[in-house]
Amino acid sequence: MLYPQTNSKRLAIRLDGIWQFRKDPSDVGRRENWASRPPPGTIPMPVPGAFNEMTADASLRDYWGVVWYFREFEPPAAGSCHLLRFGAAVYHAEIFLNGEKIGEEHLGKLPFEIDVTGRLRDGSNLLAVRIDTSLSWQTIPPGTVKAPADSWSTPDLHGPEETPRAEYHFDFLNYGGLLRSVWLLALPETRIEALRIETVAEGDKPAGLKVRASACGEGAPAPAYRLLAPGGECVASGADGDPLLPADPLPWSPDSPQLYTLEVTLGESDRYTLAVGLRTVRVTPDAFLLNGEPVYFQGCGLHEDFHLVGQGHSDARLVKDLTLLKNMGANSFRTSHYPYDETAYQLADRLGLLVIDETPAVGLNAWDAYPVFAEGRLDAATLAHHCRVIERMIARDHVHPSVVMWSLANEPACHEPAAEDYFRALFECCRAADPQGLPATVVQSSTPPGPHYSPGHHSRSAQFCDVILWNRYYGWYQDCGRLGDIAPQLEYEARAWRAAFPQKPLVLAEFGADAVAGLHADPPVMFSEEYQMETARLYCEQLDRLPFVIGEHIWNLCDFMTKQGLTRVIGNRKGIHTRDRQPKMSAHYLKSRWTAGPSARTSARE
Ligand code: GCB
Repeated sequence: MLYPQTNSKRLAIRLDGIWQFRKDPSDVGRRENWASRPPPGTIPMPVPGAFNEMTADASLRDYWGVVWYFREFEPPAAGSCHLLRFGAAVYHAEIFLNGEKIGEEHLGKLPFEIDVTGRLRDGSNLLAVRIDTSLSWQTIPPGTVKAPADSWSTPDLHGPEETPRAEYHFDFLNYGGLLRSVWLLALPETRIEALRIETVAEGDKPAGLKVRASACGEGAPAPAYRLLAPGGECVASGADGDPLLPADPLPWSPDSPQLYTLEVTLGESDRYTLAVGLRTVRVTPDAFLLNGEPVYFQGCGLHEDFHLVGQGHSDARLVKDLTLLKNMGANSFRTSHYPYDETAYQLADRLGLLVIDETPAVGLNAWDAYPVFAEGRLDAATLAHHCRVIERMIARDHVHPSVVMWSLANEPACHEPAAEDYFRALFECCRAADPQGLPATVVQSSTPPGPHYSPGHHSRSAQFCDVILWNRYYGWYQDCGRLGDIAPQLEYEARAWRAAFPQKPLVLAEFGADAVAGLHADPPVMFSEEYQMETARLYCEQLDRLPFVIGEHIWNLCDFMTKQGLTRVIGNRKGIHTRDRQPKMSAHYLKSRWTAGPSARTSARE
């Protein structure tokens, strides 16, 4: 599937704007045929955007169940084929056109298309989308509803419940709705449907690309490819699978994000262009090599999260976040904890930021309350869906030079015995799907083997990872308030990972502490800006002493919204910026560290 584009052969129309919306807690909408005529009582709802923060209704903010979106549109005269494209309908979407069901999908934060050729009326068409935001053990991410007996401290004494008590083990609000753009595409019948791009290398240096387009339509002509330099000059051309080798290839890197334009044509029928970059990736026991040069990952975990729109896409929020990263001297981020809107990768390509691209597999963990990798929970059906999600993410994102590693899950309970086969299968699926052969990982919260760790908690997925990424919160969830315990514990654990997997470099993918902006304390105490900054400093300085650690991603670039809980002060405050994107003290510290360049780290290692 391609990102929408308007050119001489294609027309991409956003159906964004203010739609009509209604909650359907009793799930009567299908029976009452809302798809043919929106029911009374709809409210305006922006698309893209999550519905949760749009009103002052607590039952809508915490909603878990069915909602409906409606809008009318008129099709354009152009194009012989028409498709509807949904950037992210979270979670399970059923699509109706003029009252008739035309498709359904449960890909959550990945796009899907529905061919509506020949089904559009001249004049006005009614598009209705029924979305179920509830999760199960077979969704990625998973979630469940708490049984009443587990939900209430006194089951007989409770008020009216407007929405079921959802249980999910991930740390962001389960935002729902049409989170990304909805498009109407007018396309030629004979057209390019997908692109598969491989890097051609000479040793560790990128030399060019090999591209294969899949096409649809009868008698589709063979695709032809041209690689255009920034000035528009053609520097290489060829047919399917031919290496496109510019005479003097300019590699893409964070310091020099050189992009070319790839132009694909199908005779006179279709044309598609895409910004591409040339880079190679290779992992050694001590380094992550980009174009043969070692990279130290410095940056943050992120969330697509902002006031009002929640996890709905906002260009303004995206530009602000990636610009903040660049200005701080960061070179990378992880798409924690789901694939982001495609514009995030396009902008990372342009600005020069490395991306660790993560699937939506977060919350595969009940923190030992019960085993999760078990029949009826995370089982063969979940695995099949997880594999499909990986394939769709890789097909979508491998074309971006910024994407350099796949993260198949965040903090799964991969110490459970049944997790081993599950993750073996996931890695096989990832490697089979990836034309770029990029390194793959699972972000660990399970431990390495070591006498200080309970044998039941040793990771069974780390063996399959190319790079060990792990999350740890010494001084926060462990040994609260004890800054002095950070360095020895971090060093011990990093060395334990290294001893168990001497061939695999390490990245600390999360560390940090909550700070409520404006709270100060000297000496530092938890939740103060000083405590957060000290935490960051102690981690970074310890990492500098561990040469096999090749990266640090602090959690998180910004504060973000979560479900309510004892440890959440209107959301998670581990942002080094507020949710408004204003810096806390630790942002200044990290900016001075990251802009100082690698010299500080190297001297600490000597
Ligand atoms: C983690 C999770 C992240 C949470 C963070 C926290 O390990 O990966 O999603 O937000 O901890 O602050 O608890």
